[in-house]
Amino acid sequence: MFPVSDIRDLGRHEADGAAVRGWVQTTRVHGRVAFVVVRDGTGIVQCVVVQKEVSPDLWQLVQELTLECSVIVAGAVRADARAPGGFEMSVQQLTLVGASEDYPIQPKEHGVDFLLDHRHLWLRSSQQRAIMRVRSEVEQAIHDFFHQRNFVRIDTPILTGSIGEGGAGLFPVDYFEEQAYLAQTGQLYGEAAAAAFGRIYCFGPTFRAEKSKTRRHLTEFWMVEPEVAWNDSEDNIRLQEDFVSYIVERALERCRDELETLERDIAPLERVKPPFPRLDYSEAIRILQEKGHEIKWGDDLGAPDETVLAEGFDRPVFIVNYPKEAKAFYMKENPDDPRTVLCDDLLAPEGYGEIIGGSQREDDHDRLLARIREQGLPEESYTWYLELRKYGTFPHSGFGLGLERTVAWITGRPHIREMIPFPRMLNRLYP
Ligand code: NSS
Repeated sequence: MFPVSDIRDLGRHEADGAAVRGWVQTTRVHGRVAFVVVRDGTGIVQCVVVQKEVSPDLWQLVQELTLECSVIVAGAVRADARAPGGFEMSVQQLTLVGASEDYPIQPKEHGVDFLLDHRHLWLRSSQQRAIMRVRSEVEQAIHDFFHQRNFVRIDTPILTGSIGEGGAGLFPVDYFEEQAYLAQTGQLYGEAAAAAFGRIYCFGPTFRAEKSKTRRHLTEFWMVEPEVAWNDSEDNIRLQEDFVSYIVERALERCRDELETLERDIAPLERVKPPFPRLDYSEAIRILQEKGHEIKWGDDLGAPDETVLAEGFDRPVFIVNYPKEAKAFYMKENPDDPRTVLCDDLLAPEGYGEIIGGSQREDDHDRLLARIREQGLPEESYTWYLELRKYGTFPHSGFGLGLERTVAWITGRPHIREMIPFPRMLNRLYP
């Protein structure tokens, strides 16, 4: 019996041999020798079958192996720098566990709709695996960053009664006799928890009924949202710089192979260090108008505007203090210019656009109530949120970073639909 090993750990089994369990990636038969490359998620190994060293049944079985069938292969192991994966196995035993006839994804170009329809299989391909590993590392980096800084992780509800970001883009859900919505954000609950713990973050799926098809919008995406008591807008911006720099550094440190598989030029990522430049919203509008964009003071920035603004910088750039009417009801008025709010959007370089939205929160009860009314939001559902301003109100700030947009930027891929294992978009609910 050979000991079972992850492919990654085959180096420990050069003396005793090993069994690996995985999926067949390629097979080549050269006369009396066959080469089978097996993948198990931890690595790949080239398995060599020599006809005269195995039984006729086993040799026959090798001829029948097809793309993505699952197998258990066992034999002697030796390091071989020329072999894909760095190891070669001399096969002595082979079991076909699951056949794979007419695997839909072949080593050729497929259209993206075809690939998305087969997402359950597409995930096995090398580039998609590299992306998911970067995503996983970024998620871990997010937890580590906040854990190191003594934040408490708070899990906020997905079924909510109070609208988080405004009326547009809501997914309504029948909740017995009441109207519920899928959460657009965990922020409002995070604010409540900040009064209990000082520093908190939530990290989970959020939902927006985005009816447009763009490369930057999903209907279900993951967002990490820290909320910090006593932080003003300045502190909030500094936290964002540190946070984004930490995540990028971690990806560079621990995902070299993946970024290489994705052919990501890492030089621009290596420049991501605090401080990041800042542009006042009004200044941004002036720049855009000079460049001939049809935009006026008061408008929100569109994707092409963001791309142009970010072009002038070699690292992420903050746009700060947007007009009130372009932003959510909970943002605090800017005392220096009451037409604007104390907020920031962080734009990633290289055309990736907004990855963070953050702000200082309105902590005055009456002003907050006025904003809720102005925006025509259902006042009754914010009773609890307003109470946070009645019982020990406190200055506080926070932000939300979109995971998929961040991973798209780090991996250098154009579309965020590849950044989540099973994307949800307009017209896509399967697989
Ligand atoms: O709407 S945001 O700008 N801000 C919030 O939701 C606040 N409640 C966050 C906070 O202060 N706690 O969204 C934040 C980020 C945004 O910058 C994007 O990176 C991402 O969430 N985002 C999205 N990613 C993918 N698809 C869609 N539809 C999407 N919408 C926002």
